[in-house]
Amino acid sequence: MYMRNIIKRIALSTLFISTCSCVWAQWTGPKKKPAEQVELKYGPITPTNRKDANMEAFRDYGLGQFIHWGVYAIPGNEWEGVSARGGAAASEWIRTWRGPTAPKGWQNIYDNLYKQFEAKDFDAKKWAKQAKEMGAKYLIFTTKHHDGFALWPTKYSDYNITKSPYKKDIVKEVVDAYTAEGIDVYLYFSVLEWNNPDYLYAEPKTTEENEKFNRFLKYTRNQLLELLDNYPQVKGLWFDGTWDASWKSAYDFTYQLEKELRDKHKDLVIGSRFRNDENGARHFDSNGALLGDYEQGWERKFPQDYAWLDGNDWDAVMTIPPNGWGYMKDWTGLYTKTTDDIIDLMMQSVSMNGNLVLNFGPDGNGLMHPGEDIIAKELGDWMKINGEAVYGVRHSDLPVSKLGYYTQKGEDLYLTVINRPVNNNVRITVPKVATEVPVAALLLDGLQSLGVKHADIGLDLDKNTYYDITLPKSFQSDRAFVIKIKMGAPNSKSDRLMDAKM
Ligand code: JFZ
Repeated sequence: MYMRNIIKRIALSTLFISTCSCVWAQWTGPKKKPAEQVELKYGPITPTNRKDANMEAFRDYGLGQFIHWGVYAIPGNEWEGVSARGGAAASEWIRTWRGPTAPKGWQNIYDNLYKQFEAKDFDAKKWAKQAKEMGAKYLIFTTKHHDGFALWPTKYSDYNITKSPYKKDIVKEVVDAYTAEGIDVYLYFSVLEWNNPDYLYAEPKTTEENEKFNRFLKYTRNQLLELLDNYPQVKGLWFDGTWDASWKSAYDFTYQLEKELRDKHKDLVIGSRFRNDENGARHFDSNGALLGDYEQGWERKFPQDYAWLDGNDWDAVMTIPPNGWGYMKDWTGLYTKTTDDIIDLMMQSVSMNGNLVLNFGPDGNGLMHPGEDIIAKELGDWMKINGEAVYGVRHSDLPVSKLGYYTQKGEDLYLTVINRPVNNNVRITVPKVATEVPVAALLLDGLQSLGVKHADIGLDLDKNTYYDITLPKSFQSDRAFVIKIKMGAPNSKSDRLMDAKM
């Protein structure tokens, strides 16, 4: 519902009508498998839960960085002192600014902004270093957003970086700098292009429309192959703007293209937002099977329960302001997420086997927003102490804790404490049948050992037993903190209390 409202808002704020008849419930709530399986030609190409190195790395990332950069960074959600808030759906959508506040001839102004794209402070190495310090393990970078402006010197469109005063290949600089820091790169690519005359929103019907859209499809294929040729180090492609009826009707083309991209680039990771099946089902095909290598629908929203994921890989992409992915100069009057919020959302994701991808929107000169710099630093400081609870961990099957989030790596269980108990007693609930129970505990901050005591509190008909860890009163923290708990065989069989006879 929430999502539908977002899409509706986006659709209303533009003249273009993006229709979407997707089965929303499948990717914003618990999975619903259809009662009957239908015959499909355009289902998944890759198996779910791929075991190759790229997908294993994806499962271990924990934290990623998203960067939205393009000519929309120049206005930064305002123009000549007038805010685009309320007039455009988001800062990177500012080209669609409509209504009473929109500057005269705005689209034309926007389409000429590339002539001012100097990026004079841009330093990819500095970005990569900051990302590394923050603890990000992968980057998703916008090569081309909905405005169609390509940040690489594409042979297939003139609307690209070589025509700007900056001239040089930004995608290459970013891919090289992040790769050098050991951060994997995924390329964001919008299929939808607002100012391409060959792009269509509706399904092509006439011969002329078919010719146009086929040209557009060919162009899209060329650009994608070009990206893989130019930047062979990349691990994945992150698609966007694939919701229009035109693209949805091209399911045979997109199926062949996905195969071609995968054949060309070994173990390429592609999320579920690239293509649909022949019935228009997106993210999941008409039989409920995941289309792509991981769920790509968790955008500014979260699964409420681990079971909703049905074992699929996923990540959540997240803005610091409520919405707005491109640079937004003015953050006043908006709730911007705090480092604590982000730690909470990250641990929520990781505890359910997902990654959190935090978005940055640098300004037109290539500098991060000052608020982003602060969060990167604070998050990095936290990750240096607590990162082992985030990287390479998996969901724990223990009953959900009210105190925070569990993650697990082999015999090491991590509890990220968000809600510290007032009596300092951290109680771990363990099923009585468990073969592994807490045997030792350590605070990651300060590496202080903590005592673990078995506490059978004797509740009737209780399937669980309890292990108590005492936090020293002297330990103070104004952020979430992590207790690392060693799991092992129980010291002695727990007392089997008799259930009441009634
Ligand atoms: C898209 C873009 O329109 C936006 O500008 C940004 O790049 C973001 C990362 O992706 O926006 C979407 C796409 C999908 C949903 C919401 C916003 N969704 O599935 O809820």
